[in-house]
Amino acid sequence: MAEGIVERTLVLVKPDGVKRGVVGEILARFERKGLKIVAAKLVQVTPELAARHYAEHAEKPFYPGLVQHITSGPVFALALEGRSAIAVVRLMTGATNPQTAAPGTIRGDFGLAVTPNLIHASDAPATAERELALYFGPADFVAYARSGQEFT
Ligand code: 3AN
Repeated sequence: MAEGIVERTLVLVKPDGVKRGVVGEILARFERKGLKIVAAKLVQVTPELAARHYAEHAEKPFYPGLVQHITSGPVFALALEGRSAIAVVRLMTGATNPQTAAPGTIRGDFGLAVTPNLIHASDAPATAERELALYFGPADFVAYARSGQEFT
């Protein structure tokens, strides 16, 4: 059986998701999947943190709108752990544009607009490591055994 290595990934429920009150519904999907919450907090993203987070998009035409949105209210930052967690969470997140994101994905089920597209999820191991460090320090991570972990 291909089990995959245990990874950690960063998820942000963006301000649109927090304001719409769907943090719980989104979190429930990840919990039900078997991913373990290893750190979580509400964060008001500053323009400086937004610039570090989205540095790779600095030259894109949508960058100002992206920074405006991510700083427009709190994000719910979440570190999730599990086998192949980075790819699994990206699959559950869906395509960048919610209008074409597959039904069954978070963006496919909850949204229509591309800037307020509900959620951010790290796209690769190096990205996950860099992004987790933007939102969490070592003391924020908690170790525990999830019930039923032998099945995940
Ligand atoms: P993803 O979040 O699916 O990895 P990225 O990393 O290409 O997508 O883009 C980061 C964020 O920038 C997206 N979540 C979205 O909010 C915004 N974005 C990406 N492409 C566009 C676009 N063409 N127009 C407006 N906003 C965009």
